Amino acid sequence: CFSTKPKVGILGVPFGKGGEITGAHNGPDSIRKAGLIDRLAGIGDDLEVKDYGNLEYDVIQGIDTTVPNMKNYHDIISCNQVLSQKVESILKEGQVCLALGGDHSIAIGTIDGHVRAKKDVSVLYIDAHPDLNTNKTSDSGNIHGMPLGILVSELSDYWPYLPGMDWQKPILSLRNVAYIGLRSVDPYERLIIDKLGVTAYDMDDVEEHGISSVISMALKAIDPEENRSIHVSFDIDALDSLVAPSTGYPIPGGLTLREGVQILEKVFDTGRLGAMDLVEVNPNIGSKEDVRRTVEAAVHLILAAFGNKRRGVRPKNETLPLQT
Ligand code: EXY
Ligand code: MN
Ligand code: MN
Ligand code: MN
Repeated sequence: CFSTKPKVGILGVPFGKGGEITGAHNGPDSIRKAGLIDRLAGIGDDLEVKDYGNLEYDVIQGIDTTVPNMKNYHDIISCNQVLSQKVESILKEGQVCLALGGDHSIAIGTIDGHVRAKKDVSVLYIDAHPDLNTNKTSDSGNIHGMPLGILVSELSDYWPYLPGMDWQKPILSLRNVAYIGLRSVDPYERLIIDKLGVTAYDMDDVEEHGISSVISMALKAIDPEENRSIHVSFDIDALDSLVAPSTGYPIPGGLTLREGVQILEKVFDTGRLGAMDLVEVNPNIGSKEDVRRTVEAAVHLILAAFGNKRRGVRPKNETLPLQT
């Protein structure tokens, strides 16, 4: 919580085996190389920045982990178990944890660790995709399309026994999840969202209501009493593919960078950001300019989440000129 001096603990998670397209494991270093640490520190004296480096893990030995239609399952469980513990300990040291992915399968560990540390957690999932598949509904078998499917209690009966995942209890309710930016939803994901009335703002809703109301409505829905720790899981493919081309599963017609920044400014203003993931930046995709643009977008989103404002020359509490 930001009521005392905010501290950010940065953890790189160079893991890319949740998706088919190689390169997301280079995300953390590409974002650091754009000067993330100095630029965060540049927000002001109020923010303490600590870089925990990149997560390392050993692949779990000695268990049979063949699960149908879950690619690289063994690596996923090995990485996420260590990741969950690490996120929990960073949060317990009083920092807000910023996890740099990596593909979106790392949200299994980051959200699990967050819930362990803070218990009452609400998730703002900013993504073109809802990532709500199970191994039975997924067409691809790619686990980055399943993290929320794995984490939410409402779907726990739809999974087979998952060996090596006993540490992970389905600890999150879809009532405490809101989506913004959806525009590529699989049929079963749509069924769940509609049947359970999940709070989901697709691009059509952003058009109709404007991003400012969408954020307010989303936060109100998942944190009505304003007392929960907020987890932002930001998939860079939520942004329009012209703004963030260097990602494995780009979809046109997404959020502008300004809309993305506004979401995170509003989250910062709640004072309850507990942890954030910035995932699916893939510097192996596209031209040098594509990569630069994508990484730059990621940095701007992160800066907004940790208190950077776009005030220009107008002092903080001054009302708009010409306002009556
Ligand atoms: N829904 C599709 C699947 O499950 O394979 C696509 C998921 C893409 C996930 C991307 C990165 O967020
Ligand atoms: Mn995703
Ligand atoms: Mn996505
Ligand atoms: Mn609508």
